[in-house]
This record gives sequence, C-alpha cells and structure tokens, in this order.
Amino acid sequence: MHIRSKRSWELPERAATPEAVFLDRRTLLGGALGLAAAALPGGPAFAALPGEGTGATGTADLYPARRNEAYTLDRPLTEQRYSADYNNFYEYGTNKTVTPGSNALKVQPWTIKVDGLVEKPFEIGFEDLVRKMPLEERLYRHRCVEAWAMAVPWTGFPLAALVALAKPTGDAKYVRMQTFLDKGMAPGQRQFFYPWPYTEGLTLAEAGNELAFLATGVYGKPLLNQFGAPLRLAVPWKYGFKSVKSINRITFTAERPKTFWEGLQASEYGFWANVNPAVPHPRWSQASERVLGTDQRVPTLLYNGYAEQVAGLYKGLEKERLFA
Ligand SMILES: Nc1nc2c(c(=O)[nH]1)N[C@H]1C(S)=C(S)[C@@H](COP(=O)(O)O)O[C@H]1N2
Ligand SMILES: [Mo]
Repeated sequence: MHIRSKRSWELPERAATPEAVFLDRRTLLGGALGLAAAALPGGPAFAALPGEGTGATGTADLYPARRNEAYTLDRPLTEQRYSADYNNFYEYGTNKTVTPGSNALKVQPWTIKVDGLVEKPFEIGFEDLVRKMPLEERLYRHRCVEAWAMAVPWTGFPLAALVALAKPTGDAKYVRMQTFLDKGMAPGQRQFFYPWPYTEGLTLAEAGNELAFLATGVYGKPLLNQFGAPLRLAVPWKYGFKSVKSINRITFTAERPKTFWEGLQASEYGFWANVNPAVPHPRWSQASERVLGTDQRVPTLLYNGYAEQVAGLYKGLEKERLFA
C-alpha cells in the first residue's frame, strides 16, 4: 500500500458522491471482482451483497433477534447495499471500499480479553460471550465525523451487560476497547504512522448509558466483516470513529485512554466526540450530513438526535472539549 501525499483524514470525504465511489471501485478492481462490483449499484437489495456470509461465527442460530421497539428512527433504514459498501475500516485501507480486503479478517476462533481494574481478569470466547448476553435488535442512526450518515438495524447487547460481567473495581473510571493487532490479517496495520491497534474509550458513566451497545449482528444476521465482525461498539450519539470495530480486548482503567484518532491528530479528534452541528470540525462544517443511499443532505442534530438519553452524562463537564 502506498502513502498518499494527502492523508485521508485531511478530507471530509475523499469521494463526494456514491457515483464517484462506484467508479472508483470499477477502476480499482479488475477481472471477476470488477464484474461483481459493477453489478452492485443497481442490483436487487438483498442479493449477492458485498461480504455476504463472511461474518458467520457459529452463532447464526441467534438471528434474527427480537427488535427492541424503544429505539425508533426519523428516517428510513439505509439499505444494506449502501451501508455495506461504504465503510471506514483502516485496517483494510483508507478508502471506503474495504469489503474485498476485509475477507481476510478471520473471526473464528475469536477471544476477548477483559482485564485492568476488574475483580478477576478473564478471557472469553466470542460464542460463549454472545450466548450469555441478552441479544436484541435496535435501529440506530450513525453519523461519521466526515459528514455522511446512515441508519442501521444492529443486533447486540448493552455494553452495561458486559461491564456487569467484568465487575470493575471501585478505582475504574474508564473502559478502553481495542481492535485486534495482526499485520498478516490486516494489511493496513503495516502503515507504521498509525497508532495501532485501533483504540477507543468511554467513561464508565457513558458505558452504562442504555444507548451504549455492543453489536454482534446487522440486518438480522451476524456482522459482515466490513462492519467490524465479530464484535463492534455502537455509540450513536458520538461521531462514528468512537464505534471501534473487531474488538478483542476490553480494559478498565483509572486514566483516560488515549484513542487512535487522538494519537493521530489530537487537535481535531478528541476523547468525547459528541455530535454537535454547531461545533465545526476545524476544516469543515458539521451542520448537515449526507445520508448514504440518497442524494439528500439533512440537518445534523445535537447528540445526533439522542440528547434526551445522553445530555445528562455531561453535566458538570462543560469545560471539556465535549464536541470534538
Ligand atoms: N477498528 C476500526 N474501527 C473503526 C474504524 C476503523 O478504521 N478501524 N473506523 C471508524 C469510523 S471513522 C466509522 S465512521 C465507523 C464506520 O462504521 P461502518 O463502516 O460500519 O459504517 O467505524 C469506526 N470504527
Ligand atoms: Mo467516521
């Protein structure tokens, strides 16, 4: 993989329109793959989708899970053919076309390490963990800091249930979540200037909020690789980069974890990263967003529309950089 003169995080969206992305795919992918990609944009919604089937983890019998109707949307769900073909997953490249590369992600077996300030550190197999957890489906919005957005049906369980299983000690204040580190499985991790492994974190209060969700599935099936199989975070009131993919380590700490994006560009991507249309990114406005699969731009909402559930978390923290 070559190093571009302009790094990808210097642009809100490298390809401004879906059309440009599809053109890009056709140029990038030759032969049989190119043919498959070319068939995508106009194809039927649920046939021959990118990455289909690669997320199978031995838990397929758990899907579809019961939908929790408490989580409603103000917009239609984004069709899978759009959301599954426009992803950020730097382990598999810095453009939005990560699906072919993410086939290299091996999700079985998958072990999650739970450590740090807990009663007793442990490791647990992904399948064992999922079978202990109360799976449900939730419709969530997702707002990337680059100003594209989607609405997807995640299946998973509250992060609070994992915290309860981990039993953090009284000293723990934060939960740090990390992606695997394996250059062989993720060519993007050979790019030395990134602070791998991808790391994110929340305060324990945020982690205990009802909206904080660990997703194991999407569209009624186990997670496709490009969505961060087998286990990814979904914190819909924050910019998308907080929702770390392919988690294999969860650590409870007293210190605020240093995140991947802080390590890369702290002036632009902070720890809190709550969505706020009134606070622009240093290089672009956050006032509106482009909805994947449409050519619409819609106004962005404070906390991405979830203020009622989360605004209380930030009382007394007004001096923090809550919105960047
Ligand atoms: N490990 C890992 N997690 C990640 C990323 C990444 O590059 N690597 N990108 C983040 C960003 S910027 C966004 S917007 C979302 C994208 O999720 P999606 O591809 O499922 O839409 O994943 C987040 N989690
Ligand atoms: Mo993002």
